[in-house]
Amino acid sequence: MTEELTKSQVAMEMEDKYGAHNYHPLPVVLSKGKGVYVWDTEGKQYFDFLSAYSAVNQGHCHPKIVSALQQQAETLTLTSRAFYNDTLGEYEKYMCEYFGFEKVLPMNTGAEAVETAIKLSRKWAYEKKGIAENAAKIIVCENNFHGRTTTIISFSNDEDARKNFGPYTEGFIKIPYNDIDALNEALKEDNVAALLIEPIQGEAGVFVPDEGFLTEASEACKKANVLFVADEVQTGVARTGQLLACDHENVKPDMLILGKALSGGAYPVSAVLANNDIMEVIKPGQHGSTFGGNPLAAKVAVAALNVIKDEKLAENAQKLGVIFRDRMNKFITKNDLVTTVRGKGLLNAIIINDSPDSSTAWNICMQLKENGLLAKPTHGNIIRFAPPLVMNETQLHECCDIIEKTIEEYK
Ligand code: IF1
Repeated sequence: MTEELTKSQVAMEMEDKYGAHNYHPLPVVLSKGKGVYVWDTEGKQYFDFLSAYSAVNQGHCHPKIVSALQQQAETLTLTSRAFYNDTLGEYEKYMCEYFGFEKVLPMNTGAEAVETAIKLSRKWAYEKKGIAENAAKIIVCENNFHGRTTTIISFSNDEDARKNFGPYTEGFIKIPYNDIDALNEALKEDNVAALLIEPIQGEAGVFVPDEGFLTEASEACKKANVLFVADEVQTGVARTGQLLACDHENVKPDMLILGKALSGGAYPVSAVLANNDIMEVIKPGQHGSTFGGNPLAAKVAVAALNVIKDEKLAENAQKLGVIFRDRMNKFITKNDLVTTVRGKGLLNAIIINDSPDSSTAWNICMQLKENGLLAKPTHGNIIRFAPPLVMNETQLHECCDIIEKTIEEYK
């Protein structure tokens, strides 16, 4: 008699049979989310310590975001940009005032916004800086993650993300991250249009650059008449303890890329913000997208950003991040399985004392799951910890108890 399959097993088998195998998820099947918690199909509750890669900063199914989605969904979801509608202008004004730019170009996914920023940088270089057409170069950093389109993976050095997707897009100069000398050297090259950079490298393993690096980099770009383009898709919207990671150094990028928590995880919303001298290079018919800036996205994003401000989530991330790293730093003095904890606000990672190709980080995450906390390794031996920013101090200490217990018991 074959054993009755659980709902989770049925769900995993269906994905395996009918879905492309482009992910290797932790074996947990989620069916409900609320605030800092998610539940699997068997009703087990977990702390979500990944927040859908920092898209659910406002917590799962935030009532104000869900109600904005519901109301607009019953009113007008999509007009395309062939016509005006009564939500886009308000949304664009709200975004420009909220982040301090003169213009916004609304898109849907983070990668689309990064591609938009690349196109804007190149067009600005040809039409404003006077670089010869098709000669523009964009400086990027090693171990970057900016999305998965063919152009974006063309300048990735992650073989999994890049291999066998050629031919690749040209026009990128790679430098080591957090290396101002390398940047200054690259800025001496001809035809440089922009520097595209993550203020903290998330996927690479939460690499926080040296204090002052962003300031030096933006000043070097300004001197060289090169655009400083900040990809804050993962670090933005309060995740690192300020509204933007660039705000820790009061660095104002020439171009700001947002995504993920711009919608609180309720709907794909992304955007590129810049001032008129850059944004005016785009004329009607030169860029767009069917869903870009649709009424549903507009209303959801306004609600999601209101929650960030009303609930002071950047301040909370800053406060809880200090508590988290203090606890972890104390813990790792007594445990040699974890060598380092690093991050800003509630974007943190621990480094496991084992080789990057060991399965130790994965096995620890499997044990964390058993103990009621969901997290996933980034590369090899690094586990990223990024809970929703609505977490309170008591819940954070409960999570630290789970993490410490799991690592202590790990054999
Ligand atoms: C996956 C990583 C995180 C991003 C930054 C642009 C994008 C991302 C800094 C593109 C997206 C996501 C993509 C998702 C997993 C996740 C991820 F592991 F891939 F690298 F968060 F670190 N800029 N990151 O982090 O935004 O097009 O996805 O909306 O592809 O597996 P997107």
